[in-house]
Amino acid sequence: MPSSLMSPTRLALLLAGAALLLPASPAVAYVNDVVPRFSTSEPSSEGRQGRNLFCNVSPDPLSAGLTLDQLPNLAIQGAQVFYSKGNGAVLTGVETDPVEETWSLRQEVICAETDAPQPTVASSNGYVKGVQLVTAHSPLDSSTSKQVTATCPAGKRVIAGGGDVDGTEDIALTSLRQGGPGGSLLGADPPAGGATPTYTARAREMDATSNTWQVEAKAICANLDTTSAASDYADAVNRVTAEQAISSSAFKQATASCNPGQKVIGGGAQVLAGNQAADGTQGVNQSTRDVALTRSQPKGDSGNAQAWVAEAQETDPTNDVWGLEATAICAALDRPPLPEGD
Ligand SMILES: [Ca+2]
Ligand SMILES: [Ca+2]
Ligand SMILES: [Ca+2]
Ligand SMILES: [Ca+2]
Repeated sequence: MPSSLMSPTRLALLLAGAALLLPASPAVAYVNDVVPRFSTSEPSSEGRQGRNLFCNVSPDPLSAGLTLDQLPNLAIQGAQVFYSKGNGAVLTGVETDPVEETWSLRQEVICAETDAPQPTVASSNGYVKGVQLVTAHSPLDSSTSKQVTATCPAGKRVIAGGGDVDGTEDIALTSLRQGGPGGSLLGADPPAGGATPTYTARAREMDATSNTWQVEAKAICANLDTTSAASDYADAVNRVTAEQAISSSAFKQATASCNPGQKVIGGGAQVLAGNQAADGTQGVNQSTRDVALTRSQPKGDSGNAQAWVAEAQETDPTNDVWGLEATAICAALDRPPLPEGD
């Protein structure tokens, strides 16, 4: 029936009925104040070293990063965001074969406020908007160690990032970090202020191989520095975690996918413990040393990603059992600021 033939009362009743079927509007919760935090651990020769790094002023982690000293047989086992017992990141490195030297972790977590009020255009400086995924690849060869840097377009900076190794079982990730090549991977390299426009992934042959391989870096970039009237703000953040069950398969992949309509603005991954401590808890400190992360990154090549994907593998064959967890931090990326004057 054409609406022109419908009485105003009938139309109002139909609209009221339709409104009851609509889901409640999500609370306004924009993303603001992206703040990276860094810390470096005391050197040790423990075979497995794990640290937590907490967010503080900006309370919610978007991305977890970790750089290990450049020694053979050190690999990343966990670079995962968490939201319990304080928000932050768990960052873990492991000796895939015994290492005599002491070594340390440079830990990184990129934090943000994820329940900020809707900005006006004039107050939108600092809000996450214009989110965009950038990918970079290293050469495909058999170098022992290599790194690659993904660079955001002019005017955008990194809010999260990750990496992937494309190669055989002898390769593992050794650094996932914001910042460019050059400078020390440990210590003084962190930027003095906010997020950088670059994200770097590094990988290494754990055992020497003549196979060719490649490392990839992905940066999730956003406009954090200017005001904008565009309707491309991040809002309605939620988190999705996917887990691969404990077993001794040589390779595992876990993919955490955002709900329909949402896109990835962050994430992380970690190898899960395979055996239990005496008190029955299943802490990561009981995990095998023969497993390393080979992938923790947004899934996709350009535009925006809808999932965070993790991969891990046994660097040497082992009967130890282990699991794998990926977390995606998701948001709507189509929200407007309030127009001027409101
Ligand atoms: Ca050692
Ligand atoms: Ca080689
Ligand atoms: Ca080995
Ligand atoms: Ca196995």
